[in-house]
Amino acid sequence: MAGFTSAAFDAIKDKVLAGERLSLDDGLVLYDPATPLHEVGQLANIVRERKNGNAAYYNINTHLNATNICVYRCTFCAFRSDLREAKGYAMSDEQILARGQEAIDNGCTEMHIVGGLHHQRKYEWYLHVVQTLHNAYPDLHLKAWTAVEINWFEFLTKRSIRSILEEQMAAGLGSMPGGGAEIFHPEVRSKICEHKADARNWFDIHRTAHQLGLKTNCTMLYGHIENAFHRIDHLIRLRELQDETGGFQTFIPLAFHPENTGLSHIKKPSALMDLRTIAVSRLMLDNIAHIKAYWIMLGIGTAQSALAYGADDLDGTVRHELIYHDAGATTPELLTTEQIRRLIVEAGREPIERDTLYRRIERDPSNPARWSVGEQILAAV
Ligand code: V47
Ligand code: SF4
Repeated sequence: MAGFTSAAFDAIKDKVLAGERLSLDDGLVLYDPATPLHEVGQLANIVRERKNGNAAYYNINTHLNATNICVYRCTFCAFRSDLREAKGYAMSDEQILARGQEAIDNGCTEMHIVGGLHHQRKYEWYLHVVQTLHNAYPDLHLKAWTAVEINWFEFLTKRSIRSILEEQMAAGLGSMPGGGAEIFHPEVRSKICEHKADARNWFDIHRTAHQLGLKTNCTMLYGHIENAFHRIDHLIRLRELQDETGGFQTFIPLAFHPENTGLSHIKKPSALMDLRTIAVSRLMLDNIAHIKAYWIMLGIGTAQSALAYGADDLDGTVRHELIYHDAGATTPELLTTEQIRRLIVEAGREPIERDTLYRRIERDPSNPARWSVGEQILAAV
């Protein structure tokens, strides 16, 4: 396996400065603990500033997990519940609509909707969630369903990805989040989420979404049983689809949180590993505009530092996050706009509020819950 030598690192530096693409071996050198983290970070910061200048983006958003009941049992998941467990729930229309109203009252531009694959709910219920929210709150962007959920809808309906996505878009789906990617390599995937959508399913769904004009995000769950090779392989697979379609907006590395999971014996990744993963992602994914430091999962201090290690986005102010808090995250429930902006300014960056599709958001100073969409933000990719 390729490892650190100063000659190997100098060659990577030359490639990055010349805007050339890094190889699998380059990625392995960058992940080698002997390669000084601050140098990897500095290099990633050059790319970050080339693409996004001094900007650091955020949005005002909320989450909706309409059910936590799930037919699968991914070993890393603390959120899921069985049908008969006390913690299991499925929200009513009234509860879902109340979340929409709360989002509007708080000036949210986005609702991030994902959840379990309920044993007894039909596809029509999931469609109805999107339809109900979109009809009641048409300005709220619905970023909904991971590829794993779309794959489940294929199983339930025996219909094509395309026809499901077209129907969801007609109902109000605005974009798709990047979850469910975990680690694509079968050596790992078969051990942590054996039965759910595999890499081919995940990519077919995102490819089809991009062909239909739907923007999506992508993720990688790291810090469990995978190694550096599996991570770099994962990033290269994402880079290849992006070459083909250009439909990914943001990459979000997701640090494993072990509490209450089937992998609770594993220690959660250190802040140094988090920063290295942000930096390596920025360097490998030369064709993806944004790298998100999801503060809920990283913790606030690491997320701020990540803005100098390749990240240019902090996700949002967030409300009602469950997936990480069920797995032991100790971050606050939400941040106010003032707090998230202050974090960014403190890190020496310029805070810019965006919507889900990376357009500037203008707020009415006399009533900040009112907003309008401004110009498209263009990263230099
Ligand atoms: O797919 C589940 C991960 C994902 C754990 O697209 C865990 O903007 C760590 O995808 N420890 C869902 N990770 C979250 C997600 C996401 C988050 C923020 C923004 C966006 C976006 C997407 O969370 C799952 C899985 O990979 N996950 N359990 C855990 N214990
Ligand atoms: Fe179900 Fe998603 Fe949890 Fe896997 S990660 S058990 S699919 S809720």
